Amino acid sequence: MFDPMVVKKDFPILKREVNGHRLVYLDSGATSQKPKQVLESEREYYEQHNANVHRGAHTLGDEATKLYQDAREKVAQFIGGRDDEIIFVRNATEAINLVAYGWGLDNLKQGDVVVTTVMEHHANLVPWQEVSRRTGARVEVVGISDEGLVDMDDYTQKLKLKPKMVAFVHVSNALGTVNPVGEMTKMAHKVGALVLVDGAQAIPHMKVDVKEVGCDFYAFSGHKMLGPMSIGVLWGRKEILESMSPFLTGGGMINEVYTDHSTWAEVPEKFEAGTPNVAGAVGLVSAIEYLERLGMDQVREHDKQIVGYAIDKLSKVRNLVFLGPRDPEIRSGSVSFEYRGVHAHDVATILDSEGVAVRSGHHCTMPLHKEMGVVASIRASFNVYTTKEDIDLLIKALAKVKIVFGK
Ligand code: C6P
Repeated sequence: MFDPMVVKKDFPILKREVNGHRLVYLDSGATSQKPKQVLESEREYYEQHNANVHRGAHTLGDEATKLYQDAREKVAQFIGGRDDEIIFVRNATEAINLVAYGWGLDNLKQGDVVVTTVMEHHANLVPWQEVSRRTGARVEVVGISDEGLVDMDDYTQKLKLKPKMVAFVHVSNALGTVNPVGEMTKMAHKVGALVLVDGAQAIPHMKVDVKEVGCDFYAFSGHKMLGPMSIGVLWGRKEILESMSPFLTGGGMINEVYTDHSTWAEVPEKFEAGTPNVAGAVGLVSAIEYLERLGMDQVREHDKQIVGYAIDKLSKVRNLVFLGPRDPEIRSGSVSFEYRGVHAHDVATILDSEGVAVRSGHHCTMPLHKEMGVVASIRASFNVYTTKEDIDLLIKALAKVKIVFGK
């Protein structure tokens, strides 16, 4: 197992002080911090290779094009896909919108059903609502159990509606729940649905093989997996991608353009209109290499240890109510809780005064919070640089809430 204390040293920002305290960054679910290797690779790209990706135009153009293509291959190898199935986008949100609009507008019609779950991030709910509104389809939402797992009985019932698309999250950003995505995919395929998995919170913490999951689309962001912001990935099955309309149109994604119509480039270029984020793709490669050096099995092992330690320690703090499952085997990346009698934003403000960064609010999961009857929660979220000492400092900072509010 790697030592997170050693890993921490690679992250320049973690040497910072905030409000007179060492920064304890427990908001990695919102965005992870970046190791110096990622920062250096982006800098090196801009200092040595920066050009637009026009193969054959000039040397720098060729180098940038090659780096961009190499990045596609690296991502493909990391998730078990093919490089011509990797579409670079800005983030998971854009990846899901690409499918919702690119596939949904052509394939959904009046009366069709899209199934999703109440634990979805808004990114995997709102695009389906919008496309359904335009096509006459409807979104059916699967509920959760008291423990914060997908209600599989409800899922089975909703699949009887013969949905055309089933879209669900791999790891919930608010509950930490790791969903049985392989099993859920098989069940959805049996009724003829396509399956999109939102992997934004899974990919930073565990080995993901899209072929093993068996889904048709897998979406994630680079910035939560130690990579730069504004680079994300949609993986899709080649034959489905080929049948889809482009989501964005313009330069870079065409084959031929006439004044009255145009034809499209091959997949994946068909879905990458405009100048791409080459530096972001280069940084993403560096992030993947960093994770691979640690070993994804070890990354998940560390994740389970930190989640388990956090749950154990936080259970001893009075007035906390946990959200989501307590078993680290089916939980990843974060621990969310309510502080009875104190608003989540007040708790977060007090923690910040002690140098501890957490997220408070509904974490872009309003329907989930409504379903649970929780107005706002506090979320501590982790990555490979999170140490047990960080959790101890969170616990120590929580003691200040008791002093301020007397609760
Ligand atoms: N969740 C969080 O603090 P983007 O913003 O496109 O990179 O990722 C969207 C997204 C999609 N699905 C899940 C499960 C997510 O957690 C997120 C982003 C962040 O929880 C920011 S709201």
